[in-house]
Amino acid sequence: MTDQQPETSPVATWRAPGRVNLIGEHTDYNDGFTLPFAIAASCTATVRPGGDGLRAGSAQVDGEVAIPLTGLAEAPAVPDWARYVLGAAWLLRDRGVDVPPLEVTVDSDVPSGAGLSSSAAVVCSVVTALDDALGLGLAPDELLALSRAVENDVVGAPTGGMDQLASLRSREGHVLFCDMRDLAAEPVPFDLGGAGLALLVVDSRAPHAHADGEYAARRRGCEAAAAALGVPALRDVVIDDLDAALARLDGVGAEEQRRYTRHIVTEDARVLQTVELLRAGRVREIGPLLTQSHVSMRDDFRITVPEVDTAVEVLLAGGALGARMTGGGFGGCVIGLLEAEAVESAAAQVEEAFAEAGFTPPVAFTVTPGPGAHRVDG
Ligand code: GAF
Repeated sequence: MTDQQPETSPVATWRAPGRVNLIGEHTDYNDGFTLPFAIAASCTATVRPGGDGLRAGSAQVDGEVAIPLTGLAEAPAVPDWARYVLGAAWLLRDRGVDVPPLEVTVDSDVPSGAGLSSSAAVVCSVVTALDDALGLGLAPDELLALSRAVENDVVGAPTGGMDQLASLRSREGHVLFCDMRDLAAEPVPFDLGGAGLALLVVDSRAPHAHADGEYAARRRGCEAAAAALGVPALRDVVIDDLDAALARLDGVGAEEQRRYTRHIVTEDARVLQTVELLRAGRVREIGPLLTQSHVSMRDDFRITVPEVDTAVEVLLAGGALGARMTGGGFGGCVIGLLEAEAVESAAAQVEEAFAEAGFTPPVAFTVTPGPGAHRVDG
């Protein structure tokens, strides 16, 4: 995408969603499998060429950020929210695209810090709106690469790419079966209503203490385990070889490398099993896999906190078919697969348990799979 001369069109507005990950956590940066879907909560970005320099505005933040029309290296210190909003324009300029002066404004209702990909919603709405407004005609893999680069290179968060893939490519009524090695994304039907089921999201509202550092530490630990095993990534350890791999790490890797390996290898296998069940229309049977995923995140990967463990326990005790934390962890949201008619009582039970434990009151809502990024007309 170098040396392109964009044709400037007046204004473009695009909407990109947040996501729930049904299963497959922290597998993305291990070249593994994930199964996210877009939710209704989303970010709308409007790109207006004109003015001088690059300007960012957000309906959720007071004040505008304005910087000269320069590359990343010359950019003055700007807050993270504006890096998410202006990062794609910076990167395009760095790559030789003649980005004109422009203003980008965003408005999002994806709760931030809840593990629902609020940042990917911002970035993907901006990238698709920029592509449209500047007439760049970027291919799907270029849109994805640019969105990932904003988070990894401009903001500096070492995330694995699932969130941007989900936000760009999700399809209504489907989960997105993502192979994060070759970035293939296949929509798989996910008909909750047809099965008489609902997916309840409980936002634990637990403070995200040390989430960034812990996330990066998990990534480093997984990469160290793969190196110790002599494979490119933990995805290359198949489930039938797990015991042998753990034995090889015994006495070599730190104890945590064995736990991380067990989580990633079993989680990849659970994603594949979940996909098989969904392809066969056996939605009700995925519950135990969701719960096993939670146990693995709690005991092996150790990324849960008391609030999310409590929500999972209460949902399961109340009859949920399965429940797990979703997203990067250290707080955030839990999902519960429930009989449709059990949603209200389940939410009330979690609220009661949180009050008894002295936790911040949770926020509960149901979700269904929505569309990925799309243009907003008018
Ligand atoms: C966060 C990251 F951004 C994703 O890349 C992924 O690793 C996820 O945590 C955990 O599955 O959302």
